[in-house]
Amino acid sequence: MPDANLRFPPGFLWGAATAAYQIEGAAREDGRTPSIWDAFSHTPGKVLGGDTGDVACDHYHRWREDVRLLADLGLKAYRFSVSWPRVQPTGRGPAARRGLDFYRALVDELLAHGITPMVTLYHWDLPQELESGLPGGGPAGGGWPERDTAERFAEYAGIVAGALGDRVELWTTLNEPWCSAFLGYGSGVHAPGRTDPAAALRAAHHLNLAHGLGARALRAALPARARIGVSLNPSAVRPLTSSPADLDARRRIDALANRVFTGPMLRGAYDDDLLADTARVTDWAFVRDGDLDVTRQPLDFLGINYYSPAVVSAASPSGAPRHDGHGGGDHSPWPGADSLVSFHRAPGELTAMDWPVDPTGLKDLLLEYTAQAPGVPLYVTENGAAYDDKPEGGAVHDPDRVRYLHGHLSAVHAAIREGADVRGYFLWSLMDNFEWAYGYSKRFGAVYVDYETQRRTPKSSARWYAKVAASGELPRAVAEG
Ligand code: IFM
Repeated sequence: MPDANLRFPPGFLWGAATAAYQIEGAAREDGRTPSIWDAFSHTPGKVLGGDTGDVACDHYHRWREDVRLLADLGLKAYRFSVSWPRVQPTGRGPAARRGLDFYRALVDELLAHGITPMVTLYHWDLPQELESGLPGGGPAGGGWPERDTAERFAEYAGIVAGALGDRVELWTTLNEPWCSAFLGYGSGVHAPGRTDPAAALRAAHHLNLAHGLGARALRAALPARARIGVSLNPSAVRPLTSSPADLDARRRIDALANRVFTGPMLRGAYDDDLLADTARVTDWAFVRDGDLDVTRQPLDFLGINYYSPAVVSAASPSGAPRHDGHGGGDHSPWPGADSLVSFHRAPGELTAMDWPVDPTGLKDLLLEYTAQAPGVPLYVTENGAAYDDKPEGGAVHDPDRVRYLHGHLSAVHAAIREGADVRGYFLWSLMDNFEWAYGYSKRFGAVYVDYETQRRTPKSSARWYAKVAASGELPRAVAEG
């Protein structure tokens, strides 16, 4: 008789994730300087409703309560990011003690509750001065399209490693560099809001370089037990049909969404088809001798962030609308492919982001990355969904999210059964927070946040997830806790 529940391997890490700009607030406290997201969100028209991260979930002041939430839910791991401008204001030079003290105290509190911290060094909040430069003849800035930013990142990585290295074992360098490069500098729907396809490709390379230099800096500063990885958001790209033209569209998007990072990071090369597809945008002369040895650092794990698959075809003559889930806008985040590829809505129910629910994409990616990076353990470093949650009588009932999580955890289990070495799962997100260009309009949390009062209320999905985490077993059928 088949087991009633799906059992996860012993030691599987059950966690939840957040990011600094999305939850911390305290934007001008204790020496923190603005990041590109402060500048962007304060620019009229860039973020829905004019929302900013100035206060967010006020986590900078409520972190003890938030750690207690994690502990009450029985979660064993917490992935958070460090705010670069909080610990190294302006992105160069000396560290800010008070910023580092905040993260030290947070980590100590997590450890005191038996919660394993996973630190992400960069979740999109580049110090603004590294983008805009210093007025009056100081360093020029230029952001990720410039090589200096990668070098500054390595310095910053060393600072954080020096402060937290004695107590944190799990580290990721970058979160979703695709978004930083292609939404930040291509479509411009993310900070810093530039719309220059060549700059987006330069940014991608310098993010790859930053990952390599940062991983080296971590390795040099951390004890041998440290585990260093990176969190990518690979696209599960599917062709609309099996026609050669649609397969070619799939190849193009796979190159721009996935291989532009996995090539340099895992294989030490940019694939020839990527270079050829983008040749009219850039000659890639910014890739210097030796860079691709730096980008390919030994990885102790790979973080996979997954939400939804993408379906592509050769561009239809009518120029089909773009359903790539990346916020529309007049500019494409796909340099060299914009006029050649159409994006279609994948089948499936939609979340509040209009992202189709399809857990098979997660299973496919976990198996694909197992094949691409043999012997490298995987973590699902983000997965979750936004729904229009509303409190009723003091409770928040979110059965859609339970179904979403159930489907995706089943997919993780299936991938493990088929040979993927998945070591843990971090639900995105612990709590509702600032969802970038959508401001506070989209709620991804397992915990509801009332932004007026900052009151936190665990949703029914949080209780459901807590039970799964406590038992290490997923019921075969969804039943809400
Ligand atoms: O909120 C984001 C997160 O910051 C990065 N990954 C995707 C999430 C949902 O859009």
